[in-house]
Amino acid sequence: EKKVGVIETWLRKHTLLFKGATRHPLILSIRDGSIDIASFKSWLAQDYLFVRAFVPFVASVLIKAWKESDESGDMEVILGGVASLEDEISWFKREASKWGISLSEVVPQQANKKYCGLLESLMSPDVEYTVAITAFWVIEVVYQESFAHCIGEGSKTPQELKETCERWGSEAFAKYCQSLQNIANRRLQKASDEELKKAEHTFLNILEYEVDFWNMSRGNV
Ligand code: HMH
Repeated sequence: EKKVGVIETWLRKHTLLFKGATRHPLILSIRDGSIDIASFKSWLAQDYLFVRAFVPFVASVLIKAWKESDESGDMEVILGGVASLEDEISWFKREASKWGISLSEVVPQQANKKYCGLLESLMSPDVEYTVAITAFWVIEVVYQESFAHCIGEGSKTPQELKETCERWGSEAFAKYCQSLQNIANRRLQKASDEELKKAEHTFLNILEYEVDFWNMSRGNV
C-alpha cells in the first residue's frame, strides 16, 4: 500500500511559507523581466559564498548516509550531488567574471552568514541522517521550484539570465530533487515522532532562511 509521503503533507500544511521561498519577488522579477541587474549580481556573489559552505554540508550528509542508511542507493545520489557542485563552483566563477564581479572581494551579508551557520550546525554528528537528508532536499528544491518558474510558459526572463535559470530549473535537476525527496520520504516514514518533529522544524527553518537570502538582494532596487 502506498501512503502519502510526509513531505507532501508538510507541503500542504506549509504552502504559504513554501510559496514565499519559491515565488519570491526577486524570482518574479526575473520571470517578468523587470529584474534590476545589480540585484542579480548581488545574489550571484552571495550565492557563490553559500555554495562553498554547502559543499562540506553535502559531504557531511554523505558520511551520515554511509553510517546510517538502510539503502545503499542513497550514497550514489548524494555523491552525484557532491560531484555536480564542482561544476557549479566553476560556473559561478565564469558567470561572475562575465558580470565583472571579483569573487575574492565579496563580503558575506548577515542573512548569508546566518544560513551558513545553520548549515554548519547541521553538519554535527548529533544531527540524524533523516534530518540532514530532509534539509538537503529542501535546500535544493527551493532553487529548483524557483528557477523552473522563470523558464516556464510565458516567462520574459532576459536572455542573459536564462543560463542561470536552466542550471536549477532543468528537468535533470528536477529529477535529482525527486531522488532526494524519495530518500527523505522513505526515512521520514520510519522516523520516531521526536525525529519527525526535528525534521519538520528544520524544513521550516530552511524555508525562512531562503526567504531572508532572497531578501538580501532586494536592497539594490
Ligand atoms: C541560498 N539555496 C541557496 N543557494 C543555493 N545555491 C541553493 C539553495 C542550491 O539549491
